[in-house]
Amino acid sequence: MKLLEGKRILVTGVANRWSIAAGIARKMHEHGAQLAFTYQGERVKASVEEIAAELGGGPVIECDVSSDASLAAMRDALAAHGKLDGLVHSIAFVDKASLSGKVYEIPRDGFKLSMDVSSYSLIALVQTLRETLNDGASVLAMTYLGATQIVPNYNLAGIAKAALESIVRYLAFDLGERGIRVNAISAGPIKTASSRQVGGFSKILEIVPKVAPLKRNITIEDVGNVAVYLTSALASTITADVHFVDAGYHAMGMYPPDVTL
Ligand code: 0WD
Repeated sequence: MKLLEGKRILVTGVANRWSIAAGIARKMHEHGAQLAFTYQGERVKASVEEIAAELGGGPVIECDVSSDASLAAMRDALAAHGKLDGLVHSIAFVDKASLSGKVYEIPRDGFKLSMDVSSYSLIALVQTLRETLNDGASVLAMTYLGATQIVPNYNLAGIAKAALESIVRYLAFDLGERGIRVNAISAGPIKTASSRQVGGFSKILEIVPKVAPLKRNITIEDVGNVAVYLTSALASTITADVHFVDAGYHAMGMYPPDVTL
């Protein structure tokens, strides 16, 4: 059964085939969605174009979410392709120096940039595309446990995710009158270009399968499956939610006694 037949969805945040957004796009394509993609800059353009070609050949449009002009140009380029039933926000940036060390050492400029790209960008995208989104559309953002719990080294990324999760809830309220749903997926750790910047990330990947109830890490396809569900009519009453896709890790209050780390 295809859950997204006839739906048009804009996927942001594909950098390469290991990106979470690439896993989401692949599963959405399998479920019959027509996809459009944004990419940030020439560095990733060819790789996003290649992935888009594999997944239905939809439009690939440049968009740097920290630039209002770039957002407006993206909206104008997208206009020729019709309206949207879904929007996937899979974007974050935190300077590597703020993904280890002490939170009290984070500089003001780095803080502003991370909050702009990782958190405000969800507001910016919705603001830019609010006339392009159909009533009843779904908006999805990517978050992590470090938003609400201390995950050593996640630091500024966690602070930005806390804001992002709050933005998800307030946007859900604002857009609810149009039947537009806004949710976040809180994914377990997955090796990508972004996550590799987090201090001690390979250790995090070792710990999760020892501690999580399902005793495994998760994949971008696992996230994609849940993104399909949340974007589909099956989830038509779910909004303002943070949905964990982490093999149950978030629910553990203590490591199992037999675990050696
Ligand atoms: O363990 C993980 N990988 C997790 C990631 C666990 C839980 C959540 N997440 C989140 C990330 O915080 C992010 O919000 O998932 C989202 C996607 O991250 P990813 O797939 O792990 O990482 P990556 O493949 O690097 O994609 C993030 C992309 C950027 O990639 P690069 O590698 O080029 O920095 O965000 C995009 C960019 O494509 N991006 C921007 N897009 C538009 N404008 C901007 C920008 N200014 N900055 C970064």
